[in-house]
Amino acid sequence: MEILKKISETLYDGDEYAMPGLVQEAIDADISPQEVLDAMMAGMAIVGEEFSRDELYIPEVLCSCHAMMEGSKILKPLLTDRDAKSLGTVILGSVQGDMHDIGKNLVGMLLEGRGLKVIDIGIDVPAEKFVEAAIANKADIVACSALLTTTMPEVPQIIKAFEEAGTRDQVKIMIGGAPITQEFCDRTGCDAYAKDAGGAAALAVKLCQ
Ligand code: B1M
Repeated sequence: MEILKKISETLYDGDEYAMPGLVQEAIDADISPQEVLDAMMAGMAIVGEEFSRDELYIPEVLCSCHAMMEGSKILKPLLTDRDAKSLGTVILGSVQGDMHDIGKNLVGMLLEGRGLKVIDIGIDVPAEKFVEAAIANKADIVACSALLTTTMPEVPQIIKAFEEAGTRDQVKIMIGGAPITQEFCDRTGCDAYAKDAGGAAALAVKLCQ
């Protein structure tokens, strides 16, 4: 569809001002919010490929991030059900050393959409802060996002911090992010792994039942 192609291209171009209008146009044309989100992600996938080949630089990548955030603002109310009763509480954050937050934010949006209360504790979150937030909010799930191979080792540190606090059995620890795999999840003693935001939401609901 022409409008979805335009959304992918505008994401790639990093035009944060054009993005909300295009997203609204797609929604008004009865295209589902998920399809619009997929089109934005397709644009971001190209950004990622060119970033890894040094064909795009950080400021250009950041423009695409801003375009993603502006588009997501239009989609958020359509992907979340404000009247839903809370199924459980989730502490969500990007692990220490990791500044990536777009995937985390999408995960948060879709978790809220499935009726979970999400407490987003941000990026670059030390292991102890996950523990403190989980205890303070009586969380059911701790959801950790890691986008870098260099920040993956933070995951076992988070498990260790919960064990040391004596609260490991009180929460389910869920992980995700581009370099994370099911094998890594099993090896590090986490409870669940999801490949994408939709999978994370479905899994979180299951974990709370
Ligand atoms: Co970064 N970066 N980055 N970056 N960046 C990657 C991740 C990289 C793959 C790019 C590349 O080289 N191809 C690469 C990592 C390589 C590796 O580790 N193997 C990389 C690098 C190297 C770096 C820097 C080191 C670059 C540098 O400075 N030299 C640096 C590190 C900064 C830091 O964190 N300390 C850096 C910086 C940045 C920017 C600041 C420029 C920017 C982030 C801005 C921001 O987030 N606000 C950025 C971006 C945008 C990217 C790419 C291009 C896009 C990431 C993204 O937002 N994707 C990325 C390349 C890529 O992924 N193709 C890249 C869209 C998003 C919706 O997808 O985050 O994967 P994603 O989330 C998905 C799933 O992974 C999953 O669901 C989401 C939606 O379906 N998911 C979960 C995520 N969290 C989950 C949690 C769950 C479950 C599922 O449960 C809890």
